[in-house]
Amino acid sequence: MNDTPSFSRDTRIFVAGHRGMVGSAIVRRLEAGGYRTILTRTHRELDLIRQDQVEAFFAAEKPEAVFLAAAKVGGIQANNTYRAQFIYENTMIQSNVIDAAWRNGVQRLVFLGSSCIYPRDCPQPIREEYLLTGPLEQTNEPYALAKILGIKMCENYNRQYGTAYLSVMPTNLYGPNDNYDLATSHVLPALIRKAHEAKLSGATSLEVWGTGKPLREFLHVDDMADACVFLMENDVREGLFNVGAGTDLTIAELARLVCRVVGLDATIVFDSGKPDGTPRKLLDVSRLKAMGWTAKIPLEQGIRDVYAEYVRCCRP
Ligand code: GFB
Repeated sequence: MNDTPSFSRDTRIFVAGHRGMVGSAIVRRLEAGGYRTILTRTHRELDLIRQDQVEAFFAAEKPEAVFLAAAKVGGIQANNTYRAQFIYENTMIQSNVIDAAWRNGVQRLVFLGSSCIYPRDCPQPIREEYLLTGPLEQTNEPYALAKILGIKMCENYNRQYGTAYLSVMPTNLYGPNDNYDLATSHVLPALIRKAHEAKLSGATSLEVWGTGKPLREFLHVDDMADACVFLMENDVREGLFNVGAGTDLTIAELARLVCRVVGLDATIVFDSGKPDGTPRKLLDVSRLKAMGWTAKIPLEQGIRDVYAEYVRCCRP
């Protein structure tokens, strides 16, 4: 491998998963930063689960840097329902891309993981070194195991082949291009949709899954994309980096915040038949902070922006 991986405005950059919430944010951030060659492929054009297609793409296009944001993602119910698909599809996507990147001389790669990789009951806030120190949360264990494999692949390709592949672990993300399907989405888009529909229908209650007691941290996806590019621009060659806002709130507090933003006056009704999942997963972001990066978009403002976009382009 070249000794000094470069990342400049002329680097040929492949963003895997460019239509997803994270991938599209990374493309926006790269375009805003003047990066001139951003390679993308739709799922129809390139099935990342098929190793032969991935190898053919890398051999033909020769990217020099990769943001691996393609994944099968979803909220607690999706993770707990499609367990086999979450472990298989994520394992295949990331293994194919990381291996083909190395085989084709890709210098730099950023692998997107998730905060659910950490033990269910580890000390809070969660530090990167807590990885693999305890049992995982059952509702998303398949997804978490796949993501842990991706982290370890980057680490061991770096050790054996001299690549410069690093992993970023985002907290719960929200933002443009989020998934609003109530069965498979994460909590924030689900509450935005449910509150909006309750407001339109004149409903006087809002259903919230679980007890409302779990705590979650939320980061706007534009901050996430900025952190990914920040690490590449600062020539960070390896390692695991938590990316978060540094504060969390209970699901009940989030529901009240969403009602305030949407303008819904309703009673919150908790469905304790639905799982709470991990009690808390606040990330310790001091490693990235020490390098000079912090999140910029406050949660309430971020939700207001996302709700405005939701009403403008997704719903009446
Ligand atoms: O965002 P969420 O689906 O995923 O759920 P996780 C967060 C919390 O919100 C859980 C509650 O306690 C849910 O029970 N919640 C309340 C709801 N109402 C709703 C609702 O209408 N929809 C949803 N979805 N949740 C995910 C992992 O865990 O975190 C993924 O499963 C990924 O793999 C992601 O790691 C970042 O935060 O519990």
